[in-house]
Amino acid sequence: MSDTFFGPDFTALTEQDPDIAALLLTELERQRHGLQLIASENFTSSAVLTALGSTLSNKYAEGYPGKRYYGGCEEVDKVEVIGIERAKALFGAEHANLQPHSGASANIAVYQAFTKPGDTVLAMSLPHGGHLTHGSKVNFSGKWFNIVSYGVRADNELIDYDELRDLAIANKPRMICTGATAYPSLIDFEKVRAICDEVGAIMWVDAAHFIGLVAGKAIPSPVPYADVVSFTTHKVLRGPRGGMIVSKAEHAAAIDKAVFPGIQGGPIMSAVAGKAIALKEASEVAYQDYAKQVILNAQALAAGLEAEGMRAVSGGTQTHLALMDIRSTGVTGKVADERCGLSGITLNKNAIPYDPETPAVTSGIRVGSAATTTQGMGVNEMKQIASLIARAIKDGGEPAKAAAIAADVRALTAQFPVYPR
Ligand code: DSN
Repeated sequence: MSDTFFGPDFTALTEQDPDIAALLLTELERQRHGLQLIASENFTSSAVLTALGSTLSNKYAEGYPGKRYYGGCEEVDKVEVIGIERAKALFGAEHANLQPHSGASANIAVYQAFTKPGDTVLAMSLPHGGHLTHGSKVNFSGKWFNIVSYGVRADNELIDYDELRDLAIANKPRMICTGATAYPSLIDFEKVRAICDEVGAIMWVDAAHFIGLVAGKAIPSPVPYADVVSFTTHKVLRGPRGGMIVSKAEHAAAIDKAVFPGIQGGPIMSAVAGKAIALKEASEVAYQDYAKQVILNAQALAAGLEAEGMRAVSGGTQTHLALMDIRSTGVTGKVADERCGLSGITLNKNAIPYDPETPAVTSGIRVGSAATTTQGMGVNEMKQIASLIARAIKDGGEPAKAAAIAADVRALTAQFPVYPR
């Protein structure tokens, strides 16, 4: 049992722990031979994976470069400084913090930096595409803060900035959050800034989904407008799993204190190194081409699914993801997700705005183009993928038909090998 991708130490792992070694291999095969359409996933580079598996994982480094609570931080200090400088340069930001363990951690740090429990925060509702940390009742944000939610208009499924302004004036929030996990359109940051200024609110952009498109200069940046921008590093940005925050210089101390010691102990320095590598990769011209292609591919995929009779929420996509209303197929999001899974297509069921189904069932699916674009696929392949998804939704409940679709998926992905041997 071996795979050259894992390098020479994989032989040792195979001998020491064959159970886990076997699962690493079967997961690699799943990623290689299936279609990965989860909008928040990507294939990170071998360079980033190398950093994640490095001895930096052993190092405790509570604090910040030059101000640590442990000895032996000379080398990791240099890694973190390089990462911070790369983040500031790539995003044109005055301050960057690479330590949040995840997007949720980054968001908790934002609350910690700017608010106190009980404060009013205006954020996008989860059923309309927001995120758990934007005030869901089952999340700390909804339990500890007075969250006022805004959503999208029923007629066009776009953010209603008039409603947002009215809610801001009526509720005088301490902070306004924009950003979402299932919103296919661009956000008008200038309008949000004006509303924040009018009511004296902190402008927080949760850019987790689209920051990679910003890094690739494919869509406008929130950084010039926002007080603080939080994001994950593993979506379109194609780095390691983790979080990051950039902000205006005036908020630097509050952000840093909020991350450590506010909500975290030692940073995961192997992940910080991976983030630094991903930032370098994202500053290259080839990455800008990638980011533009991600959008073209998402648009082609949405158009292909519309040609199959599904409806693109918000009238289509301007980003890396499409949210499809699939009620015309007669199948729920849950069933579509399951049937696609059996057919070698990984995507997720997703609520559509004003969804009549429960969040566990849903009327929609969310598809993203970040991973398939990394594989080198283009608009022609997106048309094929749309057809495969439509076949899977219709027939994927029958094992023989699902196996036939999975074989076609395998034939397609074989032309675009992931982590080639
Ligand atoms: N899980 C992420 C997503 O899929 O959008 C959000 O946290």
